[in-house]
Amino acid sequence: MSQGKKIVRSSCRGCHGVCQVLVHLEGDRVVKVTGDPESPTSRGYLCPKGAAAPEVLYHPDRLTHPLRRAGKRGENRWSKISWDEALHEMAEKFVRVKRESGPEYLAIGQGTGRPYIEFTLRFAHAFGTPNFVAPGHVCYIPRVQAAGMTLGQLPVCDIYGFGGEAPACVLLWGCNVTESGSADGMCGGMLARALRKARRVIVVDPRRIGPAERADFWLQLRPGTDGALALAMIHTIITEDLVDHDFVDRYAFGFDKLAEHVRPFTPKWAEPITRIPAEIIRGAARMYATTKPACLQWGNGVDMNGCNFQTARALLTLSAITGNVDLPGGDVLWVAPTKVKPKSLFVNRDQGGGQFLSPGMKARMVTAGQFPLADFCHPPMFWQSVKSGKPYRVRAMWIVGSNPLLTQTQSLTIERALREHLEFTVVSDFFMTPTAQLADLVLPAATWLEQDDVVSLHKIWCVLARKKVAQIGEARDDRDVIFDLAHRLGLHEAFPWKDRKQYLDWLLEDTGMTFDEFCERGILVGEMRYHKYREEGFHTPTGKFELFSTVAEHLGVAALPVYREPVLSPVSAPGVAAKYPLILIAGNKIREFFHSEGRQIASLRSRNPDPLVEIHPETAASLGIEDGDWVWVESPSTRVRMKARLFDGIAPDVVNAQHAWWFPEEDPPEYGWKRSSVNLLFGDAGFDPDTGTEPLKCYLCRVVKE
Ligand SMILES: Nc1nc2c(c(=O)[nH]1)N[C@H]1C(S)=C(S)[C@@H](COP(=O)(O)OP(=O)(O)OC[C@H]3O[C@@H](n4cnc5c(=O)[nH]c(N)nc54)[C@H](O)[C@@H]3O)O[C@H]1N2
Ligand SMILES: Nc1nc2c(c(=O)[nH]1)N[C@H]1C(S)=C(S)[C@@H](COP(=O)(O)OP(=O)(O)OC[C@H]3O[C@@H](n4cnc5c(=O)[nH]c(N)nc54)[C@H](O)[C@@H]3O)O[C@H]1N2
Ligand code: SF4
Ligand SMILES: [Mo]
Repeated sequence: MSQGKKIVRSSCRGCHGVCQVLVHLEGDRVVKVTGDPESPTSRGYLCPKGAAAPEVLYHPDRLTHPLRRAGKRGENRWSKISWDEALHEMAEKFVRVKRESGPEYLAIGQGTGRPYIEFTLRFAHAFGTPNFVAPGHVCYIPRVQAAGMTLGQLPVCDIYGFGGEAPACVLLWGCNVTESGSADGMCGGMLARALRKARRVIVVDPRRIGPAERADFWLQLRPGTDGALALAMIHTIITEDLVDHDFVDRYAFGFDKLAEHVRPFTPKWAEPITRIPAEIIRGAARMYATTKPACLQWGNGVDMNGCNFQTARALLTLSAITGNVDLPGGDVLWVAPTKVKPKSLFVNRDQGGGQFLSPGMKARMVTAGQFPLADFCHPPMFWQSVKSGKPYRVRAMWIVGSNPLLTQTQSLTIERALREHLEFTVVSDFFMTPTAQLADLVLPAATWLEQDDVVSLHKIWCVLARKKVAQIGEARDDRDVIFDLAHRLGLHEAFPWKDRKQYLDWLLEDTGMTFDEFCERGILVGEMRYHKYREEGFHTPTGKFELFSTVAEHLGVAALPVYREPVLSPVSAPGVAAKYPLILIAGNKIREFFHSEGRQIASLRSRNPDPLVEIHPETAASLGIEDGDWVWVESPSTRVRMKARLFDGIAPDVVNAQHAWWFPEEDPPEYGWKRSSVNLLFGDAGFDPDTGTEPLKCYLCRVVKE
């Protein structure tokens, strides 16, 4: 038997993925993953999740065979079945639901951006169901939509220096990737490098994150008031005439209206809302407007409040009026490698008309008409509809790579819906989870070390190669499973390739490389061009950067950015705040875990064994709480048990509680998930009226010692 050592170049997918890595093999066994120092996307960076990939791969609790429920739901009795039986059963059930009730009676669920996403929505479209349940409304999609309407494409922070310039100023707004590892195609290691090189750094975060310690300005705003801060910065830049008139006059639409609109939003107006002194707001606005090029690196801090689309529009406005759009070192519109075919979520690229669902499909969605910008099913209302049967009750669901009991709100409603109301649920996962425990069929999914892939998801100008180096049990790539099922259902038009191997070759065919040759190369980079709007304009109805959004106006959404107070805050709900005086941030991303993942991985869990809540030392002292004490975090809905971690980088009336905790070492079917999952604290109101987002980063609670 050969025990030869070998190194295979690949790209990690322990999170959204961006880091290129070296996979070290001894014989067939993966023994180590290290960062690839030659990678242009990550330059050798590797976070603990990437390093733990072999531990995930070989973990004894991995699902290795399709399982069919043998007892009652949640009894944890399963029988192993073959893939053929599993797919046969799915095809049979899905066809029956479609025939008897209609395609919308099947819902497709997924989690965050993972390899499967290129086929989950495509499958839903092809099957004909608009009921697609995903976390996009709290994550990223509001920014994508705001950018799509405002300038046609999501801009990204130009940290790679293809244009010969690095950002001189980085505006880091509600984003913590230097600590968590990476998000949305931005590598934390690369961002840390850009922050070190930048002359100026401005951090907007209620917590003193790493980069805040060295920042020129750390704006410790009250959670959920980002929109007010951004409006006051726009006000300052316009009234002090720090505007890039050339850009605004020639390439922007609606500047006069904007100037008129922001007149009342003075720094003095914003001061009591945000708790940032007016003079500091002015100072930060001046620094941002006068240090060129500047880029905006933003994150979930912008998304998880009741005003996210509007706040995202205000931040894009800041970039435009200071002339930082699509210039080297600024906020750029990426150029993908032209020869690799783009992956499409749609059966036909034009089908969506720029939206995720066509208007006809949208109208049939079970949560249709609730929010003007909700392109997917609104998850909390979706689960309510399964429980209530109104306006109709979806009958079957396939959840691919998501753990909604932990990562969504309305957890108890979800539990009931899965246990009592759905007729047939399939869950695809690496491990058994509290959600999978309530399924009828559980399918074992392949991790990134078990996948061949042409990786082109996130918004950077390259595609990466990923090479399959292992096979655990009968685990399969989700996309192979979708392929197989789609073919059984006769959905050949949407899945015209024989199999995924043929699909990968098709993606690459214009490059002249086979998949294996591409793997040797590892990366293909697009040819970056800047200032594209000078020739092409922006892809908006006016062809300009729409400071005033004609699309938003058409949809009945405020066309110039507005600020809305969080629904449950000391300002909007003083009565509730009298009993629940602390502002709750329901978690930032944890370095060792990916949402609910990783709790069974010893090397990761040992670094963060318990669910933590950050609390200011003075507040803790006033409550008789010491570092490491167990406490209850309580909201008007319920309470969860967490361990106090004293942190003076958070305001005395703000706490930050880690999300998505369960305990794989405890007994199934619950694995203790009802004890410490912070999402149990959320009620069923307070949604953003445009996008339906839940206020995950600005709620109210109190903390008491256990
Ligand atoms: N309170 C609070 N709630 C939040 C957040 C927060 O910050 N605070 N963040 C929100 C955000 S931004 C998001 S995107 C969502 C994320 O929500 P989810 O995506 O549901 O989160 P995960 O816990 O990562 O669930 C993924 C499950 O899929 C499995 N899995 C991982 N990769 C694959 C794969 O490739 N295939 C398959 N079949 N299974 C896989 C994992 O083992 C895990 O059980 O959570 C949201 N919920
Ligand atoms: N290790 C690890 N990496 C991940 C993930 C993970 O679970 N673990 N999840 C991935 C996913 S799906 C996503 S979406 C990304 C998200 O990555 P990020 O965008 O970095 O998201 P968070 O860490 O949730 O929050 C970012 C920052 O927002 C701050 N914040 C909280 N409330 C507010 C507020 O009201 N305003 C402002 N301005 N800031 C606020 C928090 O203190 C935190 O520092 O990370 C991805 N990467
Ligand atoms: S940041 Fe993400 S892609 Fe990079 S090593 Fe960590 S898990 Fe892998
Ligand atoms: Mo996310």
